[in-house]
Amino acid sequence: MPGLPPVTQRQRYAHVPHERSAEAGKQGGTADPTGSSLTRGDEPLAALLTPQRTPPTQAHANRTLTGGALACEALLAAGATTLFGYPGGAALPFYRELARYPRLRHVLVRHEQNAAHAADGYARATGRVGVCVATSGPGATNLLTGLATAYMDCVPVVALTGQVARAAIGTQAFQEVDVIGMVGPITKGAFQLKSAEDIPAVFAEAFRLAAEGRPGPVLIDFPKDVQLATVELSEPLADLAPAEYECELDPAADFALRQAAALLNSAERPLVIAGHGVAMAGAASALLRLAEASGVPVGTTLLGLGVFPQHHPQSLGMVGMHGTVQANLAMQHADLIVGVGMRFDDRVVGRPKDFAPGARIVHVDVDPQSFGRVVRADVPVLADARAALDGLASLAEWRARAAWWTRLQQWTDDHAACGIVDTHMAPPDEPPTTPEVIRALRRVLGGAATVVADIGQHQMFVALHHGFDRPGQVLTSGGLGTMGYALPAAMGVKTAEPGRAVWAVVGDGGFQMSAAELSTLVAARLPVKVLVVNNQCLGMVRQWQELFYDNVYSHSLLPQPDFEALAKAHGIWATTVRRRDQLENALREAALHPGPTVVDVRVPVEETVYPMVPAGSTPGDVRCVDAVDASFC
Ligand SMILES: Cc1ncc(C[n+]2csc(CCOP(=O)(O)OP(=O)(O)O)c2C)c(N)n1
Ligand SMILES: [Mg+2]
Repeated sequence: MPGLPPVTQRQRYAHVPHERSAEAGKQGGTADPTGSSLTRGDEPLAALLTPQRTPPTQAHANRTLTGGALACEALLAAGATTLFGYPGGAALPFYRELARYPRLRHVLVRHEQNAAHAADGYARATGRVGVCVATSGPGATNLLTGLATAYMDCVPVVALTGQVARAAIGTQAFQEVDVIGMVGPITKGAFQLKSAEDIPAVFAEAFRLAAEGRPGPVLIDFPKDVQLATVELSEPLADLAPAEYECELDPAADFALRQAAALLNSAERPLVIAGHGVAMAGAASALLRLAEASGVPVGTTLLGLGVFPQHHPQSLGMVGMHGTVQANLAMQHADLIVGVGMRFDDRVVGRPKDFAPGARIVHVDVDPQSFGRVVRADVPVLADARAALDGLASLAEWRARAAWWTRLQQWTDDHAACGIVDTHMAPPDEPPTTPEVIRALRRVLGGAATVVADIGQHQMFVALHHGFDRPGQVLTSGGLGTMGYALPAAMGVKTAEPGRAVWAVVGDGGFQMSAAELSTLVAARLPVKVLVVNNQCLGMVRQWQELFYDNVYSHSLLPQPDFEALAKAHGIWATTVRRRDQLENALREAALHPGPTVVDVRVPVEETVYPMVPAGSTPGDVRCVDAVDASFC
């Protein structure tokens, strides 16, 4: 691309690589805070401007492009096909050019936060980088919750924000906000474009940074004058997509893994806990191989649901605050815990100093900063989950461990029926319970759909009662716990996988935070199915008030409109279920309907999610609905 100066000078960018992007540095990225060497491996970033993997074969006439158009070209060259966004003044030069790029599908959302959630859903469904766009000022700040959600759950997203012209930056111009300053703690990096000529290199770097190591969001701030500036392009852009990640063990990881395998082979009460990292690394089959080669029980985190088939005899289900009794007790009584691609966060660990007192802890992660953050890591293994699980599977020896399995089976059997209503015995004209609703959904969908769960009691009931057998079958906001996530994220999934049924399962609270997107479902022809689990309250808040705040239901009962009428006002097929004998037919009818649908299911107000590990206690303190104190187990 003659005419483009080499981009080797750090001062071309306002790039904010913070310490959390250390893994980028590990892999030759941009974690150098001085920015003196913006490189990818040993090659200067300028090399990204020259064709690498798909050299152009045909002569190409010189073209004059605006920065906005070059950004569209760069998005295509980086592999983007879909953007979720919302325009505004400082993004209009880009939007004018976008209209000339039909290969870039733009889904117009109704709130920028939802653009970020949709890009997040798209990324989780495809494993590729999701893209969202907003204007400057309020558009940019509206993105933040969505970016923080993606950051906490390690989802690769590139956010493009309009910015006031460079000359106006720092003058408190209309709709000027220092978005680069704001996103530091919730992105892996942020760039402000200083010149249109930098666009290819910055986009390549942003996509690489978003996807590599521990994935996450990256922001590109795009001043209006840079969008309007012109550049000469004499050749098509090089392939700017992130390179395929090589998942090989380095010698240190290999050594640590051998230690881990020795511990595993000699352990009497081992447990493997698999998290989101296993799904992201495409390591579910390696996990299955390890489990079957060693005979160890497997639990998953909330975001790990599906990476190990829940019907498998070695599956204990989910660990954590609302995990199963057997998975939590297994953690607390284990002599070895192998955590893979998970963070040992507070919802899993409870009180760190009393967590799993008799266990050695092996922690496998791509992010070295995750080791020891909450609990000790006796054997940290800095490795990609797939490489580590493959390695462990080849070193593992099968052992029966009859005494351990007897205890695990006892815990499972003791609580197998907890919280489950016998539908055949229950009065048909009463509202169904949420566990019944989730089990009916599973029956109707046969497990084929992607389920996107919002935040609250219904989310935990989904985790406990649906049963997940493959990675990507359920998505939810695990780390930030962002209400209003499910519906826009489901839009992103549906855009990525039009042939797959996509169900957003939301509470009445979360639905009221995201219902504006019903309009997007219709306009963008996205037949997402919405199941509102309607307990007429902020159920999870109500539960905590009942258990820990003296039954003072302060502001947790939620007035609401008629959701069926609201959906119909958008032209969406909708129905309300008030009796359990209406439930399954309503779900079937919604599933068969070709367009978007809303099923508003009235469930009892006073449900409580069990099992529950009260905050600040240990997994051994798990309580169950039958009031059996699990510590006696
Ligand atoms: C944006 C946001 N605000 C507040 C909360 C705190 N919060 C967690 S669960 C919950 C209640 C959710 O109510 P609803 O959507 O009706 O689901 P339910 O618990 O009733 O199933 C609240 C307010 C949150 N997680 N996210
Ligand atoms: Mg509710």
